[in-house]
Amino acid sequence: MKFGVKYLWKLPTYNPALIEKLVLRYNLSFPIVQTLLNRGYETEEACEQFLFTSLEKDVAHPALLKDSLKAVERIIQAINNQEKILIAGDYDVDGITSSALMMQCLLPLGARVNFFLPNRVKDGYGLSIKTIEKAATSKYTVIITVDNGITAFEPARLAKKLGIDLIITDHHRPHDELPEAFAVIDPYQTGCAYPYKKFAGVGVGFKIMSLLYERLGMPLPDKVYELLLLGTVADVVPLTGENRYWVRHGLHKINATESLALRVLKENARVAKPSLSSTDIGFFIAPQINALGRLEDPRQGVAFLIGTISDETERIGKVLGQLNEARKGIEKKVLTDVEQQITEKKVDIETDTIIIAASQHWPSGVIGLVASRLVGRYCRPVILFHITSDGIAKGSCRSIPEFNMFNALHEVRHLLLSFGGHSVAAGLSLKVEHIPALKEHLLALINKQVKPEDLRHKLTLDAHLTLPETNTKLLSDINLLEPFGCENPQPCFLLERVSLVEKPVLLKEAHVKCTIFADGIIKPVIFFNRPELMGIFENNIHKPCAMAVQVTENYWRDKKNIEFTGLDVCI
Ligand SMILES: [Mn+2]
Repeated sequence: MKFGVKYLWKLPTYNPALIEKLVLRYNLSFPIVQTLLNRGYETEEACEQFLFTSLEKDVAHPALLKDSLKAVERIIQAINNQEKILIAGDYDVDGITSSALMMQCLLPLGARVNFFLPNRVKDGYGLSIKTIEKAATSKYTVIITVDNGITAFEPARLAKKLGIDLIITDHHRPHDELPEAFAVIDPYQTGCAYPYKKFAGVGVGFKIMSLLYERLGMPLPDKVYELLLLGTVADVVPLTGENRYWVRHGLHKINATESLALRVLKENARVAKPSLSSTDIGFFIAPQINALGRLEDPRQGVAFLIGTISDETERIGKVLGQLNEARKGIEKKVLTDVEQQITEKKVDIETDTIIIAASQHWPSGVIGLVASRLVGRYCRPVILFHITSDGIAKGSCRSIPEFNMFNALHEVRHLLLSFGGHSVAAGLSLKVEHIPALKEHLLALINKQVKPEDLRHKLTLDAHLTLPETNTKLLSDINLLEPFGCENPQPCFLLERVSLVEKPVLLKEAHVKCTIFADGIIKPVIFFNRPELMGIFENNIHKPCAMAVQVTENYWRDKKNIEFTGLDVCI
């Protein structure tokens, strides 16, 4: 442990004998082997399993998913009988890509298929009674949910009553009971034999379509790998195991042949790099698709993603770019509002181990994003509510890894109208007057389960690094650990005894750029959004310090440079 300016540093452990053995075995740089060991890949087999993904090792057969064969047989029957099939998706990137994937797979088979995505404000999350009623009136006989449905108890009952076969495909945690549907495919349900669980909604839909195409003896349309990639990265599911395989595969495909949609989104975000990484998708591409569902109707997103008409794709693409800019502005406004409440002590961060705030003016589409930012800033669970005109509070929660929000909401379910999600991100609704009771109950749970150090920002350092080791070989070895994301972050290295050679520079009043020196080498480091470091550096010039950094490639006028992105300093 080391105390950095912002984080508590968890230092890497060091096993020279084992590192040396693996360095020789794989011809990898020292820091990269140390990273692998620190992440639990401690044997040759484990390293190999992680570094070299393969279809045989990483991908299991879709028939292992409980109910998948039953669902696929029913879909084939519907196609053969020309029954109407409705895909019921969701308004985020996972829900949009899942719906697009289903359309992309079912249309070429001659299915009479259409899709419905709820409007976040008008319809709310998930399959509703209204959707089932409308589907029945329009003579749909099969409904397939994607990325939702595992808690659609009432709609499932109604579908059954109206003679509609409901096939639920979802990746959210089931409650104690399952909805009474024709088929339920969710790797987390009890009795599901599928070895890998951590798919996004689009991953579950993809497996069902793989099984369908296998039954029909046909190869899947190429486009599905792009959709699977986008949904998986955007939904922030772990990029390990089978997800890691498909994200690698998808990146390879999109970087070999760029689709119309991705070209437009890249232009919007001014991404100048020749190929996209998972991080680029998470930061620059997915937020544009998400902006649609946050602020407007998500339905255009499906047409955009699978579109083949250049003018139309460009038109929607422009809208996406503009909406995303608008989203950034609104997000900033909500964040400022909450910060104001904190300054005015309406939310007391000295005493409260959870931040709960509500307003009629905050759009439900952006409160989840702001909640994430607040967790990043204050390191404790956060719930933000949008209050509707009829006195209902609709909330988004984000939590720290040490506090399982889904379980907590389950414990206070007597206060709630609805809830669902995962341990670190969940949604809920309740009557406004119940917010104080909710807060009291959650505070009691948090104070019981969470230790004071859980409320401190932590940074796990993967390996020691020296400036002479920071070369192109290291960079190419780092790439072997790609794609980065949830549960496989970009490596964070420990630089020891480096000193600043000159005064740091503050860029755009937020980012700190400095030049460091050690072992006869000079390198630039940039700390994003850490203006408070200016004073600390200015008072400690020439004094050796430790830095936690990531190694990045920087493209400037078509030239590639190796740089450091600083995460924290310890003086
Ligand atoms: Mn999802």
